Amino acid sequence: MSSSVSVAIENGVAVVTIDNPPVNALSFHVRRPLYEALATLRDDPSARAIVIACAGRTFVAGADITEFGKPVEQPELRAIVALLETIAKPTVAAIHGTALGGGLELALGCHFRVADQGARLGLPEVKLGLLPGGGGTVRLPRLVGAEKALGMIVSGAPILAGEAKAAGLADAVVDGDLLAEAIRFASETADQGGVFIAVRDRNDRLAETDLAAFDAQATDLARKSRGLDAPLACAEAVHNAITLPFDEALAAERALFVKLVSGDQSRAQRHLFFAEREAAKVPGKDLQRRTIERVGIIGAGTMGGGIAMAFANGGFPVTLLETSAEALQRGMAMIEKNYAVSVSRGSLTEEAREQRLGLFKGSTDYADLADCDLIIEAVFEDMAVKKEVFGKLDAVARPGAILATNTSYLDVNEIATSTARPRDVLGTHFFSPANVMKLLEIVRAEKTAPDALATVADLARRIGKVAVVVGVCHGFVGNRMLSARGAENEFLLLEGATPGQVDKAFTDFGWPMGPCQMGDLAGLDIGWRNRKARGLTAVIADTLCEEGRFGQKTGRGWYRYESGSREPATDPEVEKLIRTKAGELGIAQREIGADEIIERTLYPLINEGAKILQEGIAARASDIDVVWVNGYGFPIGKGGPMFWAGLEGAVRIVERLEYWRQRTGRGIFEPAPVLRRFAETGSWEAVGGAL
Ligand code: 3H9
Repeated sequence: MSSSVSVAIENGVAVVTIDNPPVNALSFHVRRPLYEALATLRDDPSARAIVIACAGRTFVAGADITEFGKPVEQPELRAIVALLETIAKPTVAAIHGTALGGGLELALGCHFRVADQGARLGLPEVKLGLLPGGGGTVRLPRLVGAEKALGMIVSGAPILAGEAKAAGLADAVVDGDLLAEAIRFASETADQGGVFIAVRDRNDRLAETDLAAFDAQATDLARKSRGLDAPLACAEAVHNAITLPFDEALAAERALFVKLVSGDQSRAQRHLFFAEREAAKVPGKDLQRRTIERVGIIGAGTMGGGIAMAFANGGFPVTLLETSAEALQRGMAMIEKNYAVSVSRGSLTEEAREQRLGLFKGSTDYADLADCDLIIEAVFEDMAVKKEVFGKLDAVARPGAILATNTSYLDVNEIATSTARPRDVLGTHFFSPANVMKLLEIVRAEKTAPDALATVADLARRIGKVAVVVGVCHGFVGNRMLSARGAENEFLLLEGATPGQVDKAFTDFGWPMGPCQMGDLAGLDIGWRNRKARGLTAVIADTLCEEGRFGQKTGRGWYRYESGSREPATDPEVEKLIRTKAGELGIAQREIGADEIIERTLYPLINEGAKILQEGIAARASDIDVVWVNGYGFPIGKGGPMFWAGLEGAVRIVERLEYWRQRTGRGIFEPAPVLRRFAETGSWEAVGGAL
């Protein structure tokens, strides 16, 4: 007995309860008493059956992730599962909340699984750059079949109890008192008697596998793995489960797990797991939150509509405001179309679509925002326009309502001055499409009240966003660093790289697309307008825009697009334009390698991140990683720019920045003091701002 594991025997059924808040992870201090309790009960004649249950909000949600990378303390999870499989009396896992990773593997060591109807069961290790290392890849296929198991393990997505029952993973689903039902199930099963077969010895489902179909599915998944090792290892392990004897497949799974857990990709993904949770913590845990029941959105364009959908998807009634009935109708039509697409793809039920659309109330009158608790403006990105909107809001919003601007660049402090209540003003920078993208930068202005900030941070979680609090500066964390990443783009092209070469260097690095492809997707006119407003020029990009080449929407940008296609094709006209401009500027062209492209784009990106830390625009280096992975597609296997800087070597980054500084004379390469200190100490230091 320990405080983490207790045993009670009732009417011959032993209930082993794990109690390790918050998520009952299988930490060492759980594993040892659990092992001891099971070893004792195995030989205890007063126990006819054993139920494993958990206290608190969930069944075991996995191995203790904080223990990875440290020496393994015995007994390991595998030993516990192996012990379970030597028990002749019926063993039952009583699952509520989530049975994830090592938690599900523990349950797979039992003869039976009884699940609460709201429970979710899955093997999400792949999201941590791992594969299930406690026998999950060899036991799950024995219950649900190899193809279903492959899908679950490679996606990491859990399934609901009902689906688990249909698939053969759960033996019973309970609507009511889970523990009482699990005990009854165990007792009746013991009464029936007979031989209870361990999952390891159930081979019928595996024998049905169509290996060719399985391999085709695995190949398809491998294609989508984008340079990540874990999905491939998952597929290999399930393949082993089909083709090798149980113990050999188990040993092979272990070898793959050991390799992955010590690799950079898993370290990076574990870093991101904790970074996202850290970023969600804003000071004032005990502050009274403001009540948010209705949300107002001003502007039903692409951003406003997407933001409105994000809130409706989270169950919030939304008042959507536009300047005219026509604009409102256009906006609502777009929202309806987006939901219809989701229904046609099968990701939304017809009922859910209707329920969500029922949450919308359209209006063209600011007075209708009076009953909103949070109002977000998503109007044209122009200071005068934003200030006018906030002036109007000040007149109609109820006292205590939070007033937010969805600006991507503008000074939120200045916007706040157009109200008499700057404490209620902050920025919510959503990313397009706002109903899909997970990142939300919450901009804390000088006078933003802590409870307003904490309320919005909580709210972000409720609508499924990953939120990061940032300070006020041009472009906040993400877009400011994006400008630094793009600063050398034109020079690289003028000096001889092609758009295709630049983009390939990025996709080879693991980005979903390179900067030229991204520009074409977003619309080159956006940057052009921005540059003009700031008195800046970009010799090639400006010329493209002057020629009406705005990217995908005009069929031509950095690339050519056949009508209706999103596939970029090299455009000799663009390459000629670049050569001509280089000639006019007297720049000699040369071969530019991928390494140079990465150095001249990603090192300044990191350098800008260091400046952001120094200025207190972000509170932690890991917050910057969360922004870049969730908002800009930085490869998760590299952990975000600030984590990757450690992998790449900060000393090298400083040296190369200095080299490029000397060679080009450009300030973008001047290493920031915080970066220099990182190179010396190996840890990022922040001055502590944003929060
Ligand atoms: C594994 O099992 C490997 C095995 O196959 C092989 C082993 C040999 N460990 O997310 P929340 C902390 S790999 C340690 O905010 P929610 C978390 O950091 C594991 N800590 O709650 C946070 O701490 P804090 C496979 C963990 O209700 C607190 O718990 N399993 C772990 O929104 C609350 O977390 C997974 O990958 C852990 N395993 O969501 C599941 N899990 O408060 C990972 C959580 O100090 N976990 N913490 O910031 C989850 O997906 C979610 O936490 C869960 C709850 C859905 C369970």
